[in-house]
Amino acid sequence: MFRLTLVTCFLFVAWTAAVNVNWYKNIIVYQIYPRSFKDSNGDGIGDLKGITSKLEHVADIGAKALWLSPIYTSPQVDFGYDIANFTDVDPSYGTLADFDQLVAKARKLKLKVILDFVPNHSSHEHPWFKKSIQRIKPYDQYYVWRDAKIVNGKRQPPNNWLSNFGGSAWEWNDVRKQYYLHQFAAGQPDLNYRSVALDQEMKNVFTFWMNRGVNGFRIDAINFMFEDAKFRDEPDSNRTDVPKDDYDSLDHIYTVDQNETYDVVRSWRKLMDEHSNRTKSDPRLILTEAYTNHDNTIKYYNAGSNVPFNFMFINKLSNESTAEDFKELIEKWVKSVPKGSVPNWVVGNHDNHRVGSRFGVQRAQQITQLSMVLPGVSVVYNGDEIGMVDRNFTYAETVDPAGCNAGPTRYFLKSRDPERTPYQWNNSTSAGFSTNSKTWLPVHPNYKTLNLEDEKKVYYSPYWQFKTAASVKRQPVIARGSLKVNVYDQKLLTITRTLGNDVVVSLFNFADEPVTVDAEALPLLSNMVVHTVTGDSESRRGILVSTDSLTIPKSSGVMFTTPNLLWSMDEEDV
Ligand SMILES: *[C@@H]1O[C@H](CO)[C@@H](O)[C@H](O)[C@H]1NC(C)=O
Ligand SMILES: *[C@@H]1O[C@H](CO)[C@@H](O)[C@H](O)[C@H]1NC(C)=O
Ligand SMILES: *[C@@H]1O[C@H](CO)[C@@H](O)[C@H](O)[C@H]1NC(C)=O
Ligand SMILES: *[C@@H]1O[C@H](CO)[C@@H](O)[C@H](O)[C@H]1NC(C)=O
Ligand SMILES: *[C@@H]1O[C@H](CO)[C@@H](O)[C@H](O)[C@H]1NC(C)=O
Ligand SMILES: *[C@@H]1O[C@H](CO)[C@@H](O)[C@H](O)[C@H]1NC(C)=O
Ligand SMILES: *[C@@H]1O[C@H](CO)[C@@H](O)[C@H](O)[C@H]1NC(C)=O
Ligand SMILES: *[C@@H]1O[C@H](CO)[C@@H](O)[C@H](O)[C@H]1NC(C)=O
Ligand SMILES: CC(=O)N[C@H]1CO[C@H](CO)[C@@H](O)[C@@H]1O
Ligand SMILES: [Ca+2]
Ligand SMILES: [Ca+2]
Repeated sequence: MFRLTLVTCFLFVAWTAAVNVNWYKNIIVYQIYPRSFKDSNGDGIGDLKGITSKLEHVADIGAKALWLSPIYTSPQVDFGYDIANFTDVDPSYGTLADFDQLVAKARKLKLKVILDFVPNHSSHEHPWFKKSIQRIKPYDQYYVWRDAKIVNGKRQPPNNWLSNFGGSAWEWNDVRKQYYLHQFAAGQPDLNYRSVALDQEMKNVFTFWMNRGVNGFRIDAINFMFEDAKFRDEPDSNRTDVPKDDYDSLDHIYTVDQNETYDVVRSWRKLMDEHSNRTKSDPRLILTEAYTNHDNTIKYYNAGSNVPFNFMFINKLSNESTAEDFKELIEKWVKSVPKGSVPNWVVGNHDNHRVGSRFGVQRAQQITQLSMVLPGVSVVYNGDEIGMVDRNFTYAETVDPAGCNAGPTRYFLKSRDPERTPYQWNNSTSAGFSTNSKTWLPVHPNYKTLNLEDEKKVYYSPYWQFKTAASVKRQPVIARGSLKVNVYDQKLLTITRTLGNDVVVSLFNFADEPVTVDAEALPLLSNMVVHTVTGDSESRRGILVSTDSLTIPKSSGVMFTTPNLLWSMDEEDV
């Protein structure tokens, strides 16, 4: 009996040492848009081998996980968000073997690999959809099919629901003689999670990738998974500024945020936890994307999402926001996070204008730095770390279906091409993204001066400001320290983090004029040093706090820390 207890204890220690249940709680997640990151074979399209060749960069800037936008087999109607096989790689990106190599190299660099998971729909070219059209069981129930409504002898869609890309959300199929639902493009039929067989099928997809070493999933557009079971018409949003067939002309009470969504997330959490337990591996990360209200977002935590994306920097705050606006929203979010979970801060992504374009180049650096000094997960989009900005597109150049469908007068309100241009590695052909001078989206013309290689040579470039700010992320003071958010003189946002003798104070000037600070009025200690600056600040890294004259230029920021944190190395377990 005694012997047995000893053995059990030993096993327990070995197990807990191997598994780090908190690995994701204070990290940078770096989103890679595979089509635009790095092209390895000169066809002008980014690919897996290209990504693998550049993983050192992801580790270099301090990220601990990379999230790949979809790499699956796809006719690319919506650039990979229309999937024809959930368990294979699109030939334009490579092969499963290339993916395995990517994972192996990521392991060596201590990077976790997160895949995009697109649950709402498949491509119309998916074999399931073809069988569904033929009414072959159980595939007949895999999609959302409805009979036509006959009005004055004419065939009409079953209800008034609209697609996110404009026009009816229903498409007639002449073989099955029914309409199918597509909340996005017509080539993206919605999957039916009320089918038990489909639900299981999607669970098998998770298992397939977990078995290949994937550490988590970013779940796309999760709040679109279910629609009203009674298929009721949606009410008018009463907006006069949008055409009648525009998605925004309806109030979406029956096609998003349905309660059953949370049950499905809960079942995925369980599936992944069982897998991690069985394989004695770190817990899988679930990140959920839902553009919805605050309460609906927070509910995803309780359903088992580790990172229900917090989009406040995208849809609530702008370059017009005041320090008080930031304080209010940050405090509200932090207070709402359930015990045991951590906040998260999304800086940018492939569906929204770049942070450098939304906030201006200077304030964009304030946003990335904020995401580093606040507790929890910082989610950054590839290129933001070097200050890339949107490229303006003509209608003829536009390839994003959201832009094309909006037509020549409104495309620029909807198109996501501007934020998806190729990564700017250096000043040579196609910014070093491809040896081909013609790339799937044109390179931003500013690449001659704005590129990673050049920024590495300039100490106060966006790259260095990002990298130094990122170096505090893994510190215990950021993970577990107390958090105080204050406003000074109505213009300055101050973030103070304290743990024992470690102190981090970040000052962000959100005004359009310099602010002179009485340093003694702030929680700055006389031995603190400048850690990182953003924008025009002339403070230099390593200099001591000056108690008499501290001026923060407009749209700039300064991070002060206790000296021990200045050159601090990365902490593995915080
Ligand atoms: C997906 O691709 C794999 C590998 O080519 C194949 O074995 C599998 O049957 C495909 N899945 C479906 C549903 O067609
Ligand atoms: C639109 O107007 C109708 C009629 O006045 C009203 O009943 C409805 O609540 C309005 N919808 C929204 C989203 O405000
Ligand atoms: C969804 O759930 C909430 C509480 O969990 C409930 O108040 C609400 O009525 C439900 N909505 C629907 C449409 O069932
Ligand atoms: C996984 O293991 C943990 C720790 O032993 C346990 O608390 C949890 O209930 C397990 N989860 C599942 C889904 O098996
Ligand atoms: C915010 O950005 C917009 C667009 O770049 C610009 O027109 C505006 O002047 C900026 N406002 C402030 C306060 O910087
Ligand atoms: C972008 O281009 C479109 C079409 O050429 C034009 O209407 C729009 O004003 C441009 N926007 C900017 C910010 O240059
Ligand atoms: C291109 O980059 C290289 C390496 O950084 C640099 O030596 C060269 O001057 C740059 N050329 C131009 C035209 O900027
Ligand atoms: C630019 O970067 C690419 C890799 O991204 C590299 O192959 C190429 O040699 C670089 N060009 C120069 C001139 O450094
Ligand atoms: C918010 C959103 O629309 N996200 C994705 C949802 O799915 C569509 C269609 O696949 C994508 O285009 C979006 O990026
Ligand atoms: Ca390629
Ligand atoms: Ca759906």
